[in-house]
Amino acid sequence: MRRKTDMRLYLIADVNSIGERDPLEVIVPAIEGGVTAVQLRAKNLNRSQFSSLAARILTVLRPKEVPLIINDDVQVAFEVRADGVHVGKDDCSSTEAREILGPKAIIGYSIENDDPWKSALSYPVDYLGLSPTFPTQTKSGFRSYWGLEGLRFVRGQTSLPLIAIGGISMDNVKSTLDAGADGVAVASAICMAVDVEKTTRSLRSAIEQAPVVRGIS
Ligand code: TZP
Ligand code: MG
Repeated sequence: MRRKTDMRLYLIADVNSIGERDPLEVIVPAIEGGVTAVQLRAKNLNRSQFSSLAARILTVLRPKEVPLIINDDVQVAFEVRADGVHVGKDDCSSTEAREILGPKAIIGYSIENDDPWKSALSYPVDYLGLSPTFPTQTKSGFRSYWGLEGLRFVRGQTSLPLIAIGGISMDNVKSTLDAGADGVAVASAICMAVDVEKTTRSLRSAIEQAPVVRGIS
């Protein structure tokens, strides 16, 4: 059994949002500031570029014991021995991801509120992402968002850890946790911050003040 994984402040290291900077220029200060898990999202890299970048990031995350989750591509996760994969409706199924990565891998699945999502409550996953929780510029194609009401509703349907994804900032992190999220996944607020460490530290301190501390066990 994997030990409890802290997913309270989950950085989505989105290569497009990071822009010209080397992703490690964001990831390193974000770890210093207190992110508890990192997802690598690289929509425009080919598989070999994606794997090389993931392997380089792992050299920084391993000594800090911060898990690396690969977005979309289970083969990359397998190749670099990442801690897990995050998939959605257009990616390989969570069942296949589990078969490939094994029982100890962290597998996350995004549920969208304009799609049928209830079957996902019984997928072999470690957490569900509420996608998007709030309006976001980072990922397009959504017709609606969950909002706090939607989050409260899903909270009442499952004991799986719920991670709020999309539009998370200092303005809503506390209310999001109060509404029942176990963690927040943050892309632009950290990846585009001028002072990454300071921004991350502020988010972490808001999270520390939230009453409930849950994790993936
Ligand atoms: N999945 C749902 S919303 C989103 C992803 C990857 C983007 C989140 O980015 P941001 O910048 O934190 O809104
Ligand atoms: Mg995906």
